[in-house]
Amino acid sequence: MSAVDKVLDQYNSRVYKNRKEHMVDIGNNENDNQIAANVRTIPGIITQRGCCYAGCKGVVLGPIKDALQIVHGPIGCSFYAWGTRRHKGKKEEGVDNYLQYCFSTDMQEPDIVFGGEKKLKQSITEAMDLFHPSTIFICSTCPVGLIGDDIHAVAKWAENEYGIKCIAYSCEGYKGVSQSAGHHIANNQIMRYVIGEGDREVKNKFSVNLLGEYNIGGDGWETERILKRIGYEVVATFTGDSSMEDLKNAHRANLSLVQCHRSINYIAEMIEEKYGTPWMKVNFIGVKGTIGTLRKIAKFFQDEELIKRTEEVIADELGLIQDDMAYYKSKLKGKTAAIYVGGSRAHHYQFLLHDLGVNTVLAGYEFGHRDEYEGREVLPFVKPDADSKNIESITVEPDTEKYHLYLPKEELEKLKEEKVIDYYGGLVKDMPDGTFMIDDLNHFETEEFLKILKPDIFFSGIKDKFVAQKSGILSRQLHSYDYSGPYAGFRGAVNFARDVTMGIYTPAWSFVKAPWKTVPILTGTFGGE
Ligand code: CFN
Ligand code: HCA
Repeated sequence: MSAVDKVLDQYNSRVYKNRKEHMVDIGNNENDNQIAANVRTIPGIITQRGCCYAGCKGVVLGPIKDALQIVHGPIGCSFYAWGTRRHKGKKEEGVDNYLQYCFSTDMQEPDIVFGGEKKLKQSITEAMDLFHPSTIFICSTCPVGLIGDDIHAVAKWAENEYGIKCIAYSCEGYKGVSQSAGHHIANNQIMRYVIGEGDREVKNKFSVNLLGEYNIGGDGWETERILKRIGYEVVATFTGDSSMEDLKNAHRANLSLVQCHRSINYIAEMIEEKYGTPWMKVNFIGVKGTIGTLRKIAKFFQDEELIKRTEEVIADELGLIQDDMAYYKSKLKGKTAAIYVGGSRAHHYQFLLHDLGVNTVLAGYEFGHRDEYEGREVLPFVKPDADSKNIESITVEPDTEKYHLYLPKEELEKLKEEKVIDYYGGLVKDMPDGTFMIDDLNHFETEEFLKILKPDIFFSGIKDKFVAQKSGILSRQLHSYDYSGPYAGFRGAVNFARDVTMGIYTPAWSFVKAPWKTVPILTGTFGGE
């Protein structure tokens, strides 16, 4: 009986039928490895997913340091989000920095009954008096949508009253099925009201945007360090350690690099459509991933000097980390991992684990869409037709020899007909037969799969971390990096390898007894007796 069947067998028939579609025993199923994703969680199941507000305010907007972000809703929505995501930002001369703050309208029952617009206006006035920001964002949480406060009208009022930029985001938590809807809402407003407003001069023809990089634990800084060393100009990072001015100028870059496709593909595509700036998928997680990515970017610009400089930097960076990486690999080779996080990281971190000889036995996303699991159709490299106005963009994975391309529509259609087609992305293509791909893995399933598969490490979030650790399995958080990082790029790979090695080799695990070894699960008592 496969692990999937063992877990599913414990469900009633309705839940069984639903969850079966979200579980793939790779290479051993009748469904050609297809998976159901981006659909509603069954009410009552303890999902690890977050909400639309988390995806909009927490993920995409949160790292913008000089926008004062007011959460319009009950205080709990803000408190939980306060400082937990570790998107780092540096103080910049002349740029406000509100990252350490948490602004909320603290909605109470009377506001729900009589409407909360008045209180929102008061909060804006208070924020203006105390901080004098040049930009305010308003983000709604669930009750606001239910009672119908018009936050967009309030934003207009604030713009007229104070001469600032004020953008409202109707990102009530209940919208959509996960954080994913919130990413989309944030992307749309940023495109509509921010990108394109800047006229900052771009000095370098190798100018790029770094999209889908939120600088968790300093990842964006390490990525930018490498890019700048080679000679690129990073115009805007979305949105790690970013300012409004950076984002306003994003349209001036020559290429957009997309690290996390899930949360930002909308902006990448909209910038391309509106300004003709092409984009390519990249991955700065893992040493091989980073090298493949750097080579691909250099090739895109088709400049001999840049290609040469890229190879020099790669050789130098490798020289600095290879002894450490070899040592950690000798300690980790042959270990197994399970990874369950929100989106793209469950895929990207498999590259870094492979660098260290660690195989992933189970992986999944809280809110990935089917293209993250199954990959997307793309065309192989064709020399770009730079003069063509009628462009079509195609993206690729860093480790393949396929390139972003843009070419006339008719040309594209012809290639499609000839079936010169390939795939990019897709968790499934990087996981061998006999491993497991699980969508929206819930609390119960986490415990069950860990019991059956016994991985050496479970990469998770805060909610599921301690479930694993209490049963004697190391867990590292792949969202927040447990106060560590950066994990991206060359130096980040060493940090990651060190943290995982320390975690696995600590003697602590031999002192932990899994509860199911001593107490029958359903008859365990609370309070210790
Ligand atoms: S930083 Fe990103 S990499 S943005 Fe996304 S899909 Fe979340 S907050 Mo948590 S760690 Fe996670 Fe990804 Fe992109 Fe982070 S895997 S769940 S919404 N995510
Ligand atoms: C979110 C943010 C989160 C939560 C992490 C976790 C993050 O989706 O609300 O559950 O540990 O990375 O901070 O994904």
